[in-house]
Amino acid sequence: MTILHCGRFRLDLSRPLVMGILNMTPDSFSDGGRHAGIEQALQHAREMVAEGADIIDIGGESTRPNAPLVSPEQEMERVLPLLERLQDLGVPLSLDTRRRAVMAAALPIGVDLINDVSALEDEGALALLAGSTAAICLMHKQGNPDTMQLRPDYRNVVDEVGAYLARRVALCEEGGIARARLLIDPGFGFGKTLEHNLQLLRGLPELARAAGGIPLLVGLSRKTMLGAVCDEDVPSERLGASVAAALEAVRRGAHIVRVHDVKATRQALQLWNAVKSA
Ligand code: HH2
Repeated sequence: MTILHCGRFRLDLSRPLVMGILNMTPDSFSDGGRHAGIEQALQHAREMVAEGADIIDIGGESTRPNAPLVSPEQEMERVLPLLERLQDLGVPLSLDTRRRAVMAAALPIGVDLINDVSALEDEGALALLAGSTAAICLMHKQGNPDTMQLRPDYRNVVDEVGAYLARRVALCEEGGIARARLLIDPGFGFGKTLEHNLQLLRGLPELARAAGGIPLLVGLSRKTMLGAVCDEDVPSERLGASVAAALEAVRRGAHIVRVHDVKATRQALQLWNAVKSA
């Protein structure tokens, strides 16, 4: 049985978990602006928990390709008041940030998981997290959001992403962060072409082996790659592909799926689980 040590919580990863996305950004690619007001955000968080979200992931910076830069102060203004108000939500609170300063301000309020698309590359982030009990999701990306989709380039994307994540895991362990607190994520759409993304999805089992069996989190929900496969420009119209992608990821070993559509994903995973244990 794999147990994730996640701040105030211990998460049993023997069944796949759903992480619901709560964006506090006016410009996120799929639902930007919809939950920007704090009252709407609180309501949306509670709705997602009622629909079966096991974790809520709060983000104050959009990392979609070409997203404008947000200052750490702006990011804090967006996420800290929400974190304070969500302390009694009953499920782990994840913070989607790549900045040490934002992590440092949020940890004392109460964050159970740091979801970092930069895999703790910001200076001092690793040492800061070593002194906390939060779980950490280490994600791979090639380049930075403003330029990452210009010319993604790999010799073998599965090998390279696996090697990078294995290095980040080793650095975390050397820095005093226990394996039981770590998750890895290939970072779908972060400096990857459609072909790279599809190869990574197919190669998830290999990736998990390369990173020493650290549990996998994946984020495919509503992403551009799904739009490309289905010829659908509107992100919120990609529900079918998003659910199928989550299921495909779980079938290939993902432990946690990061999604916008909690209820539909939960239902698909419940069915998968029922068939598996029949
Ligand atoms: N994707 C986005 C943001 N954070 N975190 C992890 N661990 N994995 C992902 O694939 C991932 C992530 C996408 O960025 P954003 O533009 O913020 O859109 P949204 O939050 O609506 O998915």
